[in-house]
Amino acid sequence: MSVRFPRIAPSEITPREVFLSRRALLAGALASGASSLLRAADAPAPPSGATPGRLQYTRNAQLSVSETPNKLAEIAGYNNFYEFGTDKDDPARNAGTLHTSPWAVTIDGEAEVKGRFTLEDVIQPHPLEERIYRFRCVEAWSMVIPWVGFPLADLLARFKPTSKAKFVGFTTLYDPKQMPGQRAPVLQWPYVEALRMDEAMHPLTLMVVGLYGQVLPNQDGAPLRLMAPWKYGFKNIKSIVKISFLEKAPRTTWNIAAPEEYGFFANVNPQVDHPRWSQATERRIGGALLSSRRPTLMFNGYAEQVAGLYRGMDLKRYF
Ligand SMILES: Nc1nc2c(c(=O)[nH]1)N[C@H]1C(S)=C(S)[C@@H](COP(=O)(O)O)O[C@H]1N2
Ligand SMILES: [Mo]
Repeated sequence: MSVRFPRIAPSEITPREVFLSRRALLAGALASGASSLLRAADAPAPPSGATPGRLQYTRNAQLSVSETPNKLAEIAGYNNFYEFGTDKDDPARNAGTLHTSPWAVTIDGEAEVKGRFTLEDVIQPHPLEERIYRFRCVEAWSMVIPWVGFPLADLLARFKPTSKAKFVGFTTLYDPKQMPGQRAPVLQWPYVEALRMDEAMHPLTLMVVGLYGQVLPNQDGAPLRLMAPWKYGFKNIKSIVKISFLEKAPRTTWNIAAPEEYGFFANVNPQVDHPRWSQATERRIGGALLSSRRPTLMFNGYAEQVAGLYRGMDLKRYF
């Protein structure tokens, strides 16, 4: 499948001042669906009756799987977010110390438009969609998750990457006061991840801001996280504060921690086992105990859309 470049007119690449006035306009237009996340600081409060944190979005059925989504309690109660502890129930208990507003995102590297932008500047030009995606952790468990977000490709295009930009790097917030897990040297902090440019521009690759129609719970990577659904969970970096356009592939957190176990690509592949366990099957979280084991699908079931990105590559070598 060829990678479609989004049709974004040059006028869409607006200078910061225009973003700011547009933000004020949008704050009014968002009306009852406005969330505190998307509302400018000076905007009127949502009318009473509106649920705080509720997002406005359209359903993208075409890019959604038809499997039944996991319950919110499962998705927000069984997490990997080592900045808040290494047990699956640590993030839900500890992520309350993360302050997601105000939030800034820095854009740097090989792009014409760079700088430090507010979260509102980053998100507001983009219509939000709900997409129900399969999610597969490298630890051989899986879920089905109704994310709310927008294509990463649309965001990247606004910053006009130069022809030198071959990779996109992402960095999580580093603040041990808010993220107590960063006081322990379990990983190299801050958490960093990256995609090849064609992976980043793929229409399935989502910038996620919500879950089940609501602003993301902190433990799931608020206020902004990545979701490339054909890759193992660890590629999908949470609480992003920096996006970098890069000439060369950077090192990535789990690859630094254990390079023989976690490659750069991290494509879900039932034929390439982790050195310490099989990837042939997975346990669906929340499923009935005996029936919850199922075969893992090539590229997590997205082979038809993404296999072309890796044509000719030895996936045992580039794992
Ligand atoms: N910053 C950061 N991002 C991260 C992680 C992390 O520890 N820190 N864990 C990764 C792993 S291993 C997985 S499986 C997913 C889990 O996302 P979820 O908790 O929303 O299901 O987040 C990924 N992104
Ligand atoms: Mo994971």
